[in-house]
Amino acid sequence: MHNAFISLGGNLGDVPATMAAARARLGCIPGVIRTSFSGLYRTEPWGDKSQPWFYNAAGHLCLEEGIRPKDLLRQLHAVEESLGRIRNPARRFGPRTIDLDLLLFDTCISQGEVQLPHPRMHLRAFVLLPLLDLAPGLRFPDGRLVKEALEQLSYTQQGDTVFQAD
Ligand code: PH2
Ligand code: MG
Ligand code: MG
Repeated sequence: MHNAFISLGGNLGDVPATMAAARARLGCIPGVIRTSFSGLYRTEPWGDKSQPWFYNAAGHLCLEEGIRPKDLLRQLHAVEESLGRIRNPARRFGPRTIDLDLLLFDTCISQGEVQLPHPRMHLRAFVLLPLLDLAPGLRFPDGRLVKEALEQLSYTQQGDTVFQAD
């Protein structure tokens, strides 16, 4: 069995409804044995400030042997597209209905087109906080604790609301 962790984000349309649909579709991906998800956070836009606040969450997917990171990534992109995601290459960190990012896949490190761990995850409180709700003792492939990466960041949390300047 494989363990994959993903980040869910969005800031266009009815995001809680889109996230609920994403959770259901993720559970139906071939080879997914079971899923669990964090609650939703409200998060300050990071990287491109002039856009609506985001909702963010994290997910844990248990996968059958034989599923590779690139298979999962392709399926994540298919779920995004099925939920109305339109990519705008001119605005890389801009608004989106749903963003499903692969963060960690067992202890894999980068493999060709799939960058693992996600290259910016350690910089983002909106990724690390929900992830740690799911798996408080989680480590990066190099053995470093995810919670130590969060401790390096400057952010403010008020309940489910997260402020983080770039
Ligand atoms: N995603 C981005 C860029 N900025 N900011 C927040 N708060 N949440 C996101 O999910 C997010 C972002 C690009 O993937
Ligand atoms: Mg992203
Ligand atoms: Mg993405």
